[in-house]
Amino acid sequence: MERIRLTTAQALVQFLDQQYVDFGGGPERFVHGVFTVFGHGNVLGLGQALQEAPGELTVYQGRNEQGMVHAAAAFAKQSRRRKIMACTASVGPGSANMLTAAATATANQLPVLLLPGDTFATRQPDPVLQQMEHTHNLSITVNDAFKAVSKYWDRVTRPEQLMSAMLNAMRVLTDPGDTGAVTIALPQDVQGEAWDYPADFFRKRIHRVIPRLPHPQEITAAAELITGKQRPLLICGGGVRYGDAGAALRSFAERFAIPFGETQAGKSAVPSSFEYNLGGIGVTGNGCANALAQEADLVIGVGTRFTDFTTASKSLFAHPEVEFLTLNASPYHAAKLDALAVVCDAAEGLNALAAALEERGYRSEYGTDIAEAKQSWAMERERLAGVEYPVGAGMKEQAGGASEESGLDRLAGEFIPEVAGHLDEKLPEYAEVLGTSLTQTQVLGIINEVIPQDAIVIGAAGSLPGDMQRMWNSEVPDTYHMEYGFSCMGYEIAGALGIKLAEPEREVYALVGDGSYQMLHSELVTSLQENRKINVLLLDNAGFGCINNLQMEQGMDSMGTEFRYRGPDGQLSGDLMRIDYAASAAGYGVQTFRASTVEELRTALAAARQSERSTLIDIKVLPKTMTHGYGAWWNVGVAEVSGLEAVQEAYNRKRSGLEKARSY
Ligand SMILES: Cc1ncc(C[n+]2csc(CCOP(=O)(O)OP(=O)(O)O)c2C)c(N)n1
Ligand SMILES: [Mg+2]
Repeated sequence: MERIRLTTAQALVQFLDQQYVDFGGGPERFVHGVFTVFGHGNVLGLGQALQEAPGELTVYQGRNEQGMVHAAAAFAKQSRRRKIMACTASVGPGSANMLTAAATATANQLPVLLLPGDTFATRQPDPVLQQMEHTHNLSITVNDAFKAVSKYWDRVTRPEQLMSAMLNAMRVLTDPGDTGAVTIALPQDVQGEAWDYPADFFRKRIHRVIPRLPHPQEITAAAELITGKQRPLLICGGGVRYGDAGAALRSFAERFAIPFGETQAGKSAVPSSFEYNLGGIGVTGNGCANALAQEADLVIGVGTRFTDFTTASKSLFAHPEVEFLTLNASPYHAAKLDALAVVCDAAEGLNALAAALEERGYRSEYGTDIAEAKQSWAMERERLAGVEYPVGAGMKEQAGGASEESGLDRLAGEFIPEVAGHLDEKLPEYAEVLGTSLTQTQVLGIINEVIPQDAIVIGAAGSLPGDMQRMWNSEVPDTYHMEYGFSCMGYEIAGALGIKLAEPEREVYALVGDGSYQMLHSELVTSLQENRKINVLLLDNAGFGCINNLQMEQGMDSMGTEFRYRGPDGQLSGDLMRIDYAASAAGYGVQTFRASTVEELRTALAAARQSERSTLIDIKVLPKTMTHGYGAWWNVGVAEVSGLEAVQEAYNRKRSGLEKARSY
């Protein structure tokens, strides 16, 4: 047998360069590049291998290991998990920096290959720089922390272990039912050690991803269950998009007159305007999907994990006789809510079920309810997009006069009734310091109207995902990219880069809060370096807005969630901080704009589109002008005892919420 003498790292690079996947349309290259932040733990091993013989792998320079892994995860998500990137980090802090993004990828079931450097397998120089010493167990390193956030974890302590490690890595990375972050820890000495690898290990390998077919018995049982129901409701989860099942869902809904709600991962599988698409469902869902969810006698989850946001902490599906049916490639997710489970790919399952229902001549009994619910939501969305700060004189004057106060009152009432009182006091101050008259819902309405329909929007954390799941209308498939499995602040901008690498021809817009921008935006520099234009739409409301809402809705006062200077009372209660985000990005070379009026926003959006390089629009928005809940409860950890009456009341609301929710 032919053998090739290579270092472990060289063998790894050669192997990655030969991996292909076939999802039914012929072989396609699987690993497209390697994101790197080099340090002593990887530059002389994996770095050397990538320099000498990278094959067709592009080497990218990340700025922050978390950011680069987010970019890799977003690349995979936008590629519907058919293309991946690898990420290599140095030992110790470089590796540890990948943990948050590894968890994000795994929670969202997105394949990324992580290659953290590790301490010496020989232990000769121990403790090496950045080594953590566990006195009770010298085999534990920082990289063991990845076990908790990976779908597959391995450490290659001898060159020949690479082969079984990588074959297993590929098994998991290409598994539609159980993929996520795969971590292969590489001790820095082993990366450079040579071995005679069998040539066969480096042959072109095509991983055939065969659609998982439902069993006929499952389909019969599912069809019988549906036949007995009048008001079934579908849920379109991420599995519909990953499984390319948008068309199958659409025709299924149409044939049997069954509407569907969208999860964050499922949105944009089917156009928002489709007559059976109710839009976002759950805690961040809209009034239409949530209203029909209350009355559904059967919930059919297609490719959904049924998170607490989708089920409203298991309270949303309130029909006394509601039952659950699931179509999911993962037996684990299919079994949720004690459902009748059909373990299959979404398209295969829907098509088989359609044939069985056709035979039974099934049709739902919604009548005109679907169209009416959709219409009433369309009106509410229009109202939200039209809410304006009370116009009149200059902002200072607005804050003073009695007539303006009633205007503010009304504005507060348009959004979150629970916090209207607080808003009354604070809105004039915010309007003045931020110098803006824009509301968040108004801004979203304009962005949705103005940017190209085939542009991709990305979000992850803060109040924007909720507003977008409710308000965003997407007509072109796969234009809505939301990371809501982990809702990880910092994913947005890094992820936008990953999307742009996956789809260079389309405009990409990262919708990001000021808090999330501050947390992590360094891959913006990588977008300039790679000449991959991304657009950052930064909505600055001077705080962790959604968390401020949460604490105030649950009886607390504002604390630690607004961006205020420390005040004379020793608390974070001083003046609001005004931050010039446009100036921060301009320093990198990003083309920047500022918007605090409708006209400025429209002008900036038009100019950003024309720009050749990455852009950022610093949009000042009034806090609390986001959407609120539409009939969906969320179980949060409220204090059981407190001296504050408002907290006691919140706790009592939680108790009564729990009484109406399913226990499992
Ligand atoms: C990495 C990370 N840390 C903390 C949180 C908890 N968290 C969720 S939203 C949020 C505030 C987000 O603020 P901002 O980005 O300004 O959005 P806004 O709610 O103001 O729209 C925080 C701290 C999180 N989701 N991710
Ligand atoms: Mg904010």
